[in-house]
Amino acid sequence: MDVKVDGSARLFVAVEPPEEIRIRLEAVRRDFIGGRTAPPFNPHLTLRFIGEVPGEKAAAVRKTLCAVRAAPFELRAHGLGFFEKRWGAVLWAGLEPSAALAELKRLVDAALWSGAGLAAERGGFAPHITLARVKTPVPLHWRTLVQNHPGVAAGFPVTGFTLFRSLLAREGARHFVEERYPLAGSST
Ligand code: 3AM
Repeated sequence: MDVKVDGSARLFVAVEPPEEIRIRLEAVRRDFIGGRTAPPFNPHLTLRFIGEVPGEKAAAVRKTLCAVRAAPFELRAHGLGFFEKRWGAVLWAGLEPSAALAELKRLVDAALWSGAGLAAERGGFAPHITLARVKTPVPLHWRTLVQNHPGVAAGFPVTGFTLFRSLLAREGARHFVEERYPLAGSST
């Protein structure tokens, strides 16, 4: 239904936090945006935004990501903050620095280059889990709340990563799982 006739797709690679952390993230998000109708929440930690690629390239991406070999590791959510953008603002939950996460991103980038000819984007990697987006400047209550909110201070295991397809819609992008890739030694 949402797959384009020519097979092209807008793709990104991300880590999905486990259910328990997703629930906590959802609660924090509600503290900021209230109970008003919000776009579906799909908390994820983007490792690599790929963008729109034609069908053959999407197939190469799917295949080459199978070659990524890394062991499961622990991450810890820590802190809240926002990015100020030209079009509005993004509220995020941060992660404690992790060499294993940086290495997983490096391996994903390397696989996408060697197996699909996709060069890594320039610029640094700022690991975060987006909680909400607004199309206005940072709301004043966000500034106050960010200072005082405990956020999600919890560790969680990373046992795999996911290739997502993103479908742009008026109410916000919708994400669909294309494929999940377990890390070596994990059973997911
Ligand atoms: O949800 P997060 O913040 O992890 O911001 C987009 C989103 O990040 C980012 O990719 C994730 C899935 O859409 N993204 C979208 N367009 C992008 C672009 N042109 C982009 N990242 C880099 N360049």
